Amino acid sequence: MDSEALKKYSALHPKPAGLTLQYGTAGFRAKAEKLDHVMFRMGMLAVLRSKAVASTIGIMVTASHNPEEDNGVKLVDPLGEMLHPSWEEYATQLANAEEHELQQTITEICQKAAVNQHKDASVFIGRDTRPSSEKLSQSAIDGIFVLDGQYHDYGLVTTPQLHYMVCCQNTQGQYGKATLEGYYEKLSKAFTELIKQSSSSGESQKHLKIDCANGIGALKLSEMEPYFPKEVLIQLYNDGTKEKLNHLCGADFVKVHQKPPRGLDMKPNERCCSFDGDADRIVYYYQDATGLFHLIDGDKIATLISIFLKELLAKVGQTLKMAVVQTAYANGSSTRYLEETLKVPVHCVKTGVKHLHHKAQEFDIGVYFEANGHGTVLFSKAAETKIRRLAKEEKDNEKREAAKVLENMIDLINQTVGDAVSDMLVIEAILALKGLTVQQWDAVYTDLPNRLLKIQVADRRVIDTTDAERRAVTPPGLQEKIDALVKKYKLSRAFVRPSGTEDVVRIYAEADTQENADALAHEVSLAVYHLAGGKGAPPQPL
Ligand code: NG1
Ligand code: ZN
Repeated sequence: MDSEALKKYSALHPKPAGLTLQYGTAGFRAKAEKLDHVMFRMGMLAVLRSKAVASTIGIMVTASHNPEEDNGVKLVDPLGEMLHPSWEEYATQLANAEEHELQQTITEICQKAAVNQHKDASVFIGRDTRPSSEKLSQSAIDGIFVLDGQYHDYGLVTTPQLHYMVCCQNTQGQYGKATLEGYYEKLSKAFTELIKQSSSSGESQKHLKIDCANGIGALKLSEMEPYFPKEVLIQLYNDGTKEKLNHLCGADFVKVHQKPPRGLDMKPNERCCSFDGDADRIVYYYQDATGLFHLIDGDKIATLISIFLKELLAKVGQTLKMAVVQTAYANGSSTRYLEETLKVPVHCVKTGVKHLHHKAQEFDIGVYFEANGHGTVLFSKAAETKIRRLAKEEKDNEKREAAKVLENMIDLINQTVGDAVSDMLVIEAILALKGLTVQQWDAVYTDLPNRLLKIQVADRRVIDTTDAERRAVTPPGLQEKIDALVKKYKLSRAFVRPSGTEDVVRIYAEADTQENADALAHEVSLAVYHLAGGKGAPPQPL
């Protein structure tokens, strides 16, 4: 390490005095103007991580569904997974070190993580469409440069595309080509193969309206359109040419507010979907003839995919072990349907993609989705090998055809991370193959009415949770209070947890009616306000 160069460059990316940030479930997130030093340092950390694991590491500059003024950064590990937890701690240390401690901190990380500084390093970097992203990614590149790392700048990409590139690179092309063309070709080929076998559906079923949250999804879908078979009729809305990123639109807005995004003209019974700002989440929805809005969230997506995969496995005659992984935010009706009707085991883990991904790796086929629409399907190596062999060698026609469908599903799904583009194509293929309308999909089960709220407290760390965040251990008395409130309503459930991406406590409640879900959520938020040091005026009823 050239300490003069380090001094010179870090002076160009000074840390604002007194600022401390933490590498949370989605990396670092803050107002963009606070992040220059973090980016520079994450460039350096990516180099160290690359040297430690002798693989290419990714850096994605995005704050996903957060407001346009925010930004963020996360590191991507060799197989496209989230950064290893032990390194999250190093990320936090490096981001918060004072200028004069930088060199020492780097040396300490190298010692603790057994980094051989003489090894080569390679980093892939990508960014979303935020106005601040280009400059911030340049700061990360400065960090890569100062520690002598090699880098490839993919420029504007979706978060899942960057994860995909990293995985392709580190598996020597086994997962695909580490280029955008490679990504488009792989997905569109699998999709085309899949829908060839669909005989169903009238013209109207082929249309899909997509709200791109005024983000990167619009750009990348336009790029991908020439690769799509001509049967695909998509219309893009909120493409970022007129309005602000994520403003009154996008998957998070639609999920949280349970209403359509601005800027999408929705006719009755039309199938629509929303991406989030970096295109790693997707939710579907439609408005019925009476004007009622129907949200089809990540739980219903997981259910549709599970139904489809289970049928295929039965056809292929395979007993591969399939499971669904959810978080506490999963609607109670979805869990019940999956366990009791579909008879698929369901596991609940802590919020945060890394927890879901990790759990899903335990099965031959692990379907994981957050209710907010982030999710994917993981196939174990053994399952994949078996399916590919059956698709090629199985003598029984019906079994072989079913195995081919499974094989194309494997290629269409981005197994590195939730991917709105890939998930959308998976869903569109399943609907076409099964001849299902969006209404029929929605009717698989009825969601329990629910409400998600957030409140600010003096220090959200006073809330500690257990049992996959479904029960609060501290502050004293809070869980007892929640238990008593839940008892007042039918089919009810509620929990609270500190957010990992915002300075808030999140409150979730579901019950037999929307009024009851709203009332329960409000009462629980009052309990949090009183027992966990709420800021400002007490929360008002909805
Ligand atoms: P936090 O802020 O920790 O609730 C949110 C989402 C997570 C996950 C992360 C990362 C909800 C309730 N929470 O986390 O599921 O997606 O953002 O983006 O949707
Ligand atoms: Zn996102």
